[in-house]
Amino acid sequence: MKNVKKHAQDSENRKQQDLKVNKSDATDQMMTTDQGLKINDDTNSLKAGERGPSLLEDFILREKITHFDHERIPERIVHARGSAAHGYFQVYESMEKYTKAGFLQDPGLKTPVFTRFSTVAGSRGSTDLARDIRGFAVKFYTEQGNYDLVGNNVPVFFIQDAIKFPDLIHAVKPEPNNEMPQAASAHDTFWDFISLMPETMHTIMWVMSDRAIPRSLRMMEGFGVHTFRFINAKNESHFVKFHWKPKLGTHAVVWDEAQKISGKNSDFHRQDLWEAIENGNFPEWELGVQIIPEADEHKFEFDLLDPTKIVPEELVPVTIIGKMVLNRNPDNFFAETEQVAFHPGHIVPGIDFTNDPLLQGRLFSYTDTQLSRLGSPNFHEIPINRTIAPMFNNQRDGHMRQEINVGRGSYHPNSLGGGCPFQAKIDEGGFTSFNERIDAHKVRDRSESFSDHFSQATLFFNSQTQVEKNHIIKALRFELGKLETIAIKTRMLGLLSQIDKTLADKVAQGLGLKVPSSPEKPINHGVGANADKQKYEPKKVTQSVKSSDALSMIKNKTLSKTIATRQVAFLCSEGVHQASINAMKTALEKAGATAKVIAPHLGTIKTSEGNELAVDQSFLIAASVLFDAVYIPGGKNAGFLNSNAEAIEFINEAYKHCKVIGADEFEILAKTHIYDKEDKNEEEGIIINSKTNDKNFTKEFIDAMGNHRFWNREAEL
Ligand code: HDD
Repeated sequence: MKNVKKHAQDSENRKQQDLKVNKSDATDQMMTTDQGLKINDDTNSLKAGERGPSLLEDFILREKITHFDHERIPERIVHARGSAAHGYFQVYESMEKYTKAGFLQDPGLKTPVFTRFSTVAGSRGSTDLARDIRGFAVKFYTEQGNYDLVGNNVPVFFIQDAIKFPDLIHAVKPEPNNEMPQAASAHDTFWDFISLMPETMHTIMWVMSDRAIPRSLRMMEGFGVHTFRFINAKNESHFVKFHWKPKLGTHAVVWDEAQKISGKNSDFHRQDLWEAIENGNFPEWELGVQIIPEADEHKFEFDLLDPTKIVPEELVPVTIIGKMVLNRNPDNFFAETEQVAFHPGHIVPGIDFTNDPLLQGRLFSYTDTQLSRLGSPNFHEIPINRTIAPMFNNQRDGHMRQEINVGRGSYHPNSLGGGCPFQAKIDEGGFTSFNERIDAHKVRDRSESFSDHFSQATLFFNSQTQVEKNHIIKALRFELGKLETIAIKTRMLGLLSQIDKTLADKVAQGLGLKVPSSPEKPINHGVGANADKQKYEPKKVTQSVKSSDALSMIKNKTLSKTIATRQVAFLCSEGVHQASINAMKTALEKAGATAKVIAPHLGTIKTSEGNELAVDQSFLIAASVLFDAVYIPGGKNAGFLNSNAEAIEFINEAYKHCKVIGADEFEILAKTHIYDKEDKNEEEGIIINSKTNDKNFTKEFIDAMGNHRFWNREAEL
């Protein structure tokens, strides 16, 4: 056991050392040029006389400006905006029965990871809260080589074949004539494409749900999306679907909040992840797998190779096999988060691909994109991309080669180098592909088993609570409502009516349109030799699972009641009652939440007890959308808060977004919507101290926070 621990520690240390090469935070170093020449003056360029022109001879100036001119590299074509963290992965029990993957054998082994979260469509400088899928990419630095699980926070994808990926991305990116809109799908080209591609319908349901506007990167699920294979030492294969389940539960904001957060703090998610790790609140996910025996490949009413389908948890439960903890922020955004290169083709012995045509296309795309993004086939030598496994091969040279290969041999077989590097036998860890039998005609075609585009979209919609259904309807009203082309809206209504009639009717109502009585037939995209077969006409296959709680964020069993790391705004002004603040703050901190004092100005304010209270944020900076709950302590500040438009807006907005509001006295809320309501005093999620007995107040407030939102405040659609 001692050895196992040492081994785990070694592998973590090795990666840390690797990444610390050239750390530039030294405190005792002199400034030099890139050639190591000590610089005497970095403030004035070399000139002919004090007021004279700068001289071309000034190599210090030229080197500095030339380097600056080349600081930017092309941003990722998709997933450009991201943030990442270091951590480790640990398996709970050996998975030897299913896979020989080294990092899944030994519960004592901590495998270092680097995990990058991203939005898909927006540019590097766009906002975190766009309605979008989130990338969830994990690089495991295993002893057998790097393994990348490059997934998303949604378990399905828009398209079935990678050949349509450039079209999908062209459609969703800002329109080419005017570069608008940024980081948004609510525009004509996106919905034009979607409305002509019925296979996108299942993913569209997820993207229109609140999953596409997470509360935090720490509070979203992750999925490998494709079906992969586990291969054990006996070379037996099982199909596998990967799931990441967040320890804090899966939570979202509402769309109105998301849009406002984008203005108030476009780095909301990045900052939240960064601060959580800095404060020692290390985010944690459990890795779950759905394992399907090879023999069951054809037993489902959908095709396991189709990336627009899930395997309902009711059919194959998710087994939790390990955990990932993110415990260290990057030292340098560019060197690590920007230069990290993920690739679904980075696998290790024990894991293999299936013939999912989307996955197959990805296997080519990722190396290719790194070549143009990072500029060299040597991108694997960048510290964040280096493997901790020993690496030898005959690849040589190229732009920015770091390694100085010694010796004459750079070919295999050789005798001059003693035959080194040697090929590894399988029992020495040599990789071999799963020996799948393939006997087929060469065709440009798609299996008929891929032609059901609606039934799992219906399953998703049916699995939601009424509140979640309403949010999907409102999201579609918003997105389609922004389109200029009526024909696209109508085509979309036709598709929605094949998912659920009420859904289509409700969206149509918001758009002021009618659902077409017979939906437009999709263009036959599968042209060529099969055009005459009309194979692509979508059909709906009855699903054995009618509703799945795992698909609803509200019903989901992983929805956690914890309020750990949640942020509570304390609205205060001169004369606020300090004892109330102290009591609530202590109770919240005990539950792991954070209290922030918001007041008319920064610095300090005087409490009713005569003390100085430190202010965290002024009303100018803070906003309800940046917090999970609001508390208004009593004292002499009621008068001020009742006459301050910003404080009133703060409370009204918290109410509108169904958040918990606590106040020492009901009168403090006199100028808010809450006070005007007929059933005042009785509303859920409005906790008034004077009505509870003193002891229960903080407990009731914290219990209410555990419910997160009080959806009954939302109007019926
Ligand atoms: Fe992709 C990046 C996830 C389909 C081509 N993809 C990228 C990232 C994630 C995903 C998380 C960001 C990695 C990072 O943080 O650096 N992509 C997916 C998932 C897909 C998917 C879950 C479907 C199941 N992707 C997909 C297809 C193609 C690509 C079908 C092309 C055929 N993806 C890319 C890319 C990117 C990328 C262009 C851009 C930057 C990069 O690779 O490194 O190659």
